[in-house]
Amino acid sequence: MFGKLTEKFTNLFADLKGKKQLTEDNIQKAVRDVRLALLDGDVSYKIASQFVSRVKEKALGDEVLRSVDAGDQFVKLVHDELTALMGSEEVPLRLKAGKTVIMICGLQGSGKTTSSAKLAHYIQKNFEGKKVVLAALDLQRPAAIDQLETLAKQIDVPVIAERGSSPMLVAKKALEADCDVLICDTAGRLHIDEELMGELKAVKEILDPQEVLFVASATIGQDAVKTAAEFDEKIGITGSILTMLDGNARAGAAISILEVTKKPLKFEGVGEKVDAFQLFNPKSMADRILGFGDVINLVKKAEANIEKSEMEEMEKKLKKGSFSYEDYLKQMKMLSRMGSVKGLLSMMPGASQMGDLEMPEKEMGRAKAIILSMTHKERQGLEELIPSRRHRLARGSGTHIDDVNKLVKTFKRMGSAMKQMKGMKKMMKDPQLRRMMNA
Ligand SMILES: Nc1nc2c(ncn2[C@@H]2O[C@H](COP(=O)(O)OP(=O)(O)OP(=O)(O)O)[C@@H](O)[C@H]2O)c(=O)[nH]1
Ligand SMILES: [Mg+2]
Repeated sequence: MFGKLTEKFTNLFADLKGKKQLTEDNIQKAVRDVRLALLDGDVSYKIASQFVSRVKEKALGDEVLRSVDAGDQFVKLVHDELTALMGSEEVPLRLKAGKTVIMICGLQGSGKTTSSAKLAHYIQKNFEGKKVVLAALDLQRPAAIDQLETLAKQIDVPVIAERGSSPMLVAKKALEADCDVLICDTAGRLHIDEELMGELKAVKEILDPQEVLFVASATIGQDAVKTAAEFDEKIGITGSILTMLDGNARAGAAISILEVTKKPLKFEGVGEKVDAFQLFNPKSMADRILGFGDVINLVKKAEANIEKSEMEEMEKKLKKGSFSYEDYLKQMKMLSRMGSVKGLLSMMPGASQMGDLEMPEKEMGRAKAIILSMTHKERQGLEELIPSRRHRLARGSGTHIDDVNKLVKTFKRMGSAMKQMKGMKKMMKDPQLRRMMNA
């Protein structure tokens, strides 16, 4: 997920492995490496420096247990500091007894409209019986209302909208809606655009919302943090939502947004689908940044969605080493039930070391078509996919030979990823890892 940053941390921790004690000498390089890794993840110089001085102080201080492996302790210190910087605990959403009004704001294209719908869906799932209504206060972009309506339809939530009106008028109308929670999507804007910021302020005054959530895209790192601070100063925010964590994310925003705005990071968006959304969990984010893989989230999700028998059957196959294209097809279907494949794979422990395992929706569709074009023997892996066969598969599935080659390559990598998944249960029992995760 965080690519290079995670890789740097992984290498750094490997370097420390086996060191018995933390000394001024051996942590010198480690501390420097942490600072560089943070800067590389687009964390500001100031925050990175404060971070490493706290780690260093603790590493050399009395809190360190002399009997425990020094490398492990250093990892734990970095993990703890990261977790603390991001807020330590999840911040659950609280709904008022009467009507809760939530206003969503942020830069253009940061994911506001998608997050509005995701949040509506989250409330449907987690607050049974609460009626949610969405309001389209983005009248800047002609297609904005359609986009919100399309998303709302998927989750069966009504939308208050009025073409050709003003955000203020729609806000007033939306307040009259019969519901428990009103979520208002607004137009994207730049903080330097005084007029639009003024309008947003006016909308906020009308809505008098309990929550003003700033939506930040994780792809822009530190810039997202600066903008959050500016929105907070001008409009006043109560928290933020970090989006695009499934893509080419930088850790900068996650790590510093709380420190800079003093407002908690409440939710995270991990894909384009409406259910690719969850409470922001500082501990699990620290895991992901450091490359432990988001074991906790993955396990929770997997448990909820995979029927046990399917899992056992798959495990048996893996043990026998007979994972076939047929199984791969099944696996893809399971994974799409569990949410985005990209999101899931990036959560696996060590995924950062396995290279690019991402598989966007479209590509998955092509992969399924190719497997469906295979003969029975090919699907079972009983026949080598030689070039002439690959060309036939491309023709048969209406795809390109490159797609077939890519599928074969991914299939092989998938095999090793699945082995990791199998090892997960064992890992959860690993006392050292548990200590790190529970501490
Ligand atoms: N991969 C990924 N894509 C996302 C996520 N959130 C939003 N998107 C996509 O990002 C694009 C922009 O999202 P929108 O929700 O339209 O963003 P917006 O802030 O409302 O944009 P404007 O209204 O134009 O300012 C869309 O294609 C979304 O599907 C996310 O968490 N992950
Ligand atoms: Mg929008």
